[in-house]
Amino acid sequence: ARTLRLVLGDQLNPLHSWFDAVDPEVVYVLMEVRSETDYVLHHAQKILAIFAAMRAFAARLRADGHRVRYISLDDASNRQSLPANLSALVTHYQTQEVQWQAPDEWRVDQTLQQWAEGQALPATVVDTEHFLTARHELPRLFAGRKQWLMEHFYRQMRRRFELLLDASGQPEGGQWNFDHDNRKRWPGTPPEPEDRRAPHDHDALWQMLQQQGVASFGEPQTKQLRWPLDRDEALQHLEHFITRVLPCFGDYEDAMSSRAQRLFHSLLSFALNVKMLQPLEVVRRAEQAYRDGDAPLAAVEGFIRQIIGWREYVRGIYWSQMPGYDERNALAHRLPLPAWFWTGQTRMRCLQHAIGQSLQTAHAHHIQRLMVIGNFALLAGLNPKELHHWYLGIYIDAFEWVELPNTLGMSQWADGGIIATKPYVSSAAYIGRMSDYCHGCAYDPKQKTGEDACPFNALYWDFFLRHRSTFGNNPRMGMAYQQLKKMDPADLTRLQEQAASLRARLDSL
Ligand code: FAD
Ligand code: DLZ
Ligand code: SF4
Repeated sequence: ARTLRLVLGDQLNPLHSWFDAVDPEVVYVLMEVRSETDYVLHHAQKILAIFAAMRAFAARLRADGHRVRYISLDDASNRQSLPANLSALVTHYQTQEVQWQAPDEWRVDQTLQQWAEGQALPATVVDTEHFLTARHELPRLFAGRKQWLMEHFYRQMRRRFELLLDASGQPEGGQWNFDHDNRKRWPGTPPEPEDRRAPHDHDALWQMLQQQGVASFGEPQTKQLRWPLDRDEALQHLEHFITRVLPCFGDYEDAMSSRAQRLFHSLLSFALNVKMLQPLEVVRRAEQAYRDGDAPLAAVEGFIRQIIGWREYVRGIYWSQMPGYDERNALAHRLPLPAWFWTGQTRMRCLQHAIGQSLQTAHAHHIQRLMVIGNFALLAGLNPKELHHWYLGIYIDAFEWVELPNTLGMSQWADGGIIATKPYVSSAAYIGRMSDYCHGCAYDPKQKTGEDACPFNALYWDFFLRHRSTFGNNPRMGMAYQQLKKMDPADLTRLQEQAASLRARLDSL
C-alpha cells in the first residue's frame, strides 16, 4: 500500500473527507495499545466504550470498502505503542507515506511528530475537520486583551456561525446570555427522562482486558453500557435529547439531586469528543428546536453556549498554554487525594453521591464536577495535578484538551486565573440551595465549627484567610472579605483550627 492513515481512538468521524473515496492504495490503521490505556488509571467504561467504538468504526470502514488494519490489544503483532506499531506497519506494507489527523492531546501530538522526524518517508498531518476554531486561534482572537473572557469569545462564535441571531443580526431575544433564567432547583418534577440505551454485550471485550492485565477502576457495566458507540446511535441520542430533554435543560442546568443522576443533561460529551457527532450539527439541531417552538430560548441558548463557547474556548486555552499547563499550581496546594475518591465512601452526602455516581456511570454533570468535587478539592487544598489525573481517568468524556483546562483552570484556579476570574468556591449554603444532598447528611450545613459541622463551611472561610494575599484585593471577592472583617477574631481562630483539623483527617470525613 502506498499510504498508511492512522485513526486515533477519539477520531471516529465517518464524515471526514478521508473517507469520501475508496482507494485500494490506502490502509487505515486503528490500534488498541497499552501506552494509551495506561497513561492514567482509567474508568473501566472509558476503555470499554473507546475500544468498542473503535471496533465499530473499523467495521463500518470495511463495510464501505476501505482497507483497514485493526490491531487489537491482544494481537500477537501488537507492540503496544503508537510509534512502535507504525514502524512495523511501514515495513510490512512497504508504505511510501504516513498520514494522521492532528491529535487533540499534546502528548500524542509530540509522540507522532518525534516518530516522524526519525523516518525517511514523508508524514502528513491533516485537520480533524471537527472543531469550529483552529488550534492556535485563541491568542489571535484575544490579541491586546488583558482578560481572555469566554463571553467575548462566545459572541464572536455566535456571529461567525450565525447562530440564534435575529433578522437584523442581533442576538435572538435581545440578549446574548440567558443564564439568570437557568438557575432553578429541581423540585422532583418534571420527571427525569429515561436513558436511551442500545443493547450491547461487552463481556468478551471486558474479559480480554482482564486477561491482558489492563488496570482500571469504576463499574464496567458490560451489559448496559450507556454510551453511543457509533454515529447512528449518537444521532439517535441527539434526537432523543432535542425532543425530550432540551426543553428543561436550561431550567435545571445547575440543579443536583440524589434522586436523579442525569437530570436534563444531554450525555452527548462522549459522542462529541470522539467525534461521532459534529459540534455544528448539534447546535444547529438545537437552534431548529427553538425555531420550531419546541424548546425555550434560554434552554437552547445555554446549550449552544456550552458547545460553541466553552468547548471551543477551553481547547484554545489548552493549546495556548501547553506544554507546562499541567504543572501549574498557583495556590501551592499539595494535599494528596483522600482515599474515598476511589470508593465514594465518605459521610459527606454530596460527595458520596457525586463520586459514587462517577464510579458507577463514568459521568457526573457540570455542577457536580465543579461545585461539589472540584469545590471540595479547592477548599481542602488538594494537589491540582493529582486531581487532574483523577478527572482524566474517571470521566467517559475526559480527553486532556478539554479536561485539563476545566479541572486545573476553571475548577482549581491553579493557572492563576486565566479561565476563572475568581475561584469557584462555596460553603454548604450553595450546595443546599441547588440540591437535596444536605437533607439526611451526617453533617449539619448550618454549623461552621464542632463535630457535626459541614466541612465545607470552615474550609470555605479558611480558604479566604489562607489566600488573602492572592484574593484580598480582587473586587469580585470583596463581599467575602467584608464579611470576614465583621467576624469576631475568636470565631476566626476557631474556624482556622477547625479547618486545620479537617485537613489533617480528610480520609476519615
Ligand atoms: P451537557 O450539560 O448536556 O452540555 C452539553 C455539551 O456542552 C457537553 O456535551 C460538552 O460537549 C459541552 N460542555 C459543557 N460544559 C463544558 C465545559 N465546561 N467545557 C467544555 N465543554 C463543555 N467536559 C468534557 O467533555 N470532558 C472533560 O474531561 C471534562 N472535565 C471537566 C472537569 C471539570 C472539573 C469540570 C468542572 C467540567 C468538566 N467538563 C468536561 C465539562 C462538563 O462538565 C461536561 O462536558 C459535561 O458534564 C458533559 O455531560 P453532558 O454531555 O451531559 O453535558
Ligand atoms: C483514551 C484512549 C484509550 C484508553 N485507548 C486508546 C487506544 O488504545 N488507541 C487509541 O488510538 N486511542 C486511545 N485512547 C485515546 C487516546 O489516548 C488519546 O486520548 C487521544 O487520541 C488524544 O486526543
Ligand atoms: Fe455536603 Fe455539607 Fe451538605 Fe453534607 S451538609 S451534603 S457535606 S454540603
